[in-house]
Amino acid sequence: MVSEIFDPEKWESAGPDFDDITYHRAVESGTVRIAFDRPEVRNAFRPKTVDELYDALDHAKRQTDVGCVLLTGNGPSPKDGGWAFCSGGDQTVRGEDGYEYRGEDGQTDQAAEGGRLHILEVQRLIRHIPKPVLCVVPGWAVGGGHSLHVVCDMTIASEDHAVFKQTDPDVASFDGGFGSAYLAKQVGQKKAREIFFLGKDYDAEEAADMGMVNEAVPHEELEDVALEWAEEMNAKSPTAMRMLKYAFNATDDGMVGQQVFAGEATRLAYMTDEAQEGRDAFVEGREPEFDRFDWHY
Ligand code: S0N
Repeated sequence: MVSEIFDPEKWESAGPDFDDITYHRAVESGTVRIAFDRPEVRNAFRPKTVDELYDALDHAKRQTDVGCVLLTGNGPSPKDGGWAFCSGGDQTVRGEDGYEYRGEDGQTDQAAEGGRLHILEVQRLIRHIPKPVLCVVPGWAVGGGHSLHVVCDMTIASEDHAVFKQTDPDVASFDGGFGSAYLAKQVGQKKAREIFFLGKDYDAEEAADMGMVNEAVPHEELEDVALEWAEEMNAKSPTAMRMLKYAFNATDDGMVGQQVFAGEATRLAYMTDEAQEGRDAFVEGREPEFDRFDWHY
């Protein structure tokens, strides 16, 4: 079973097989669903999980017929029936050497060697993937899992089981990037500090009221609503959607935001006759005839 609220008739394998996540594509649709699949530990991520998540997102990015990406967590836990999107970094494999993670046998996990906080690479990929990423929260979104929801373009959450909570200061592993600073842009400085400094639980309605969740949805309808929203977005202009995503990101992403947005502008400009004249002139060894083109106003 993938998840109790997952309808297998609506989905097929999206390609690569993974151990710690599942990766599906909606039948005859451009929507993909990437899900944490460690429900027995509230979908905590270990280095292998992070690598798989990155690979699945990168695969989705490269599929030109894929639009919206759903990021969610499978469940419930076979142990106690608890639901989770993600409870952050797996604390049982966190090594003694700071950011180095060790596997159950005590050996350094190859995937995390060098002390990389590679969940941050996943955050950046979510941020820069030229498609909307909708976070679908069926239960706990905690620690690094909370940060992942923050960085997604939109979030919908189970009104019955979703709980948002920041425990980073409890386990001395803190997200000083998007997870905190971007959260403050969403909910305001005072509320963001409350979330981190007090570590309170917030349900989906409260999270929606404070602006970090788009909609609280009945649990049984969560996956259907996610798919509906995804299909809605897939029907839009792909170019408009990616330009809008990068425009929304730009002011908060500084020079990188400008670079990403500008890269798209250059890509669009390459498609004009004007850009092709520049290329042709160079290839043909002549001066470009840009006087053929208007200075638009
Ligand atoms: C999620 C919580 C609140 C759920 O409580 P609940 O429902 O009472 O369930 P439990 O009985 O506590 O849990 C069920 C089983 O799941 C295991 N488990 C839960 N979470 C984790 C986890 N994160 N790691 C390992 N195991 C986990 C429980 O142990 C239990 O197992 P059994 O059944 O065997 O007893 C509650 O579980 C909770 O508070 N969990 C811990 C949440 C937490 O502190 N997460 C880490 C927070 N920090 C980060 O995520 C790091 C941030 C990050 O990723 C990052 C960001 C920027 C830069 C670097 C990093 C980085 O990678 O470090």
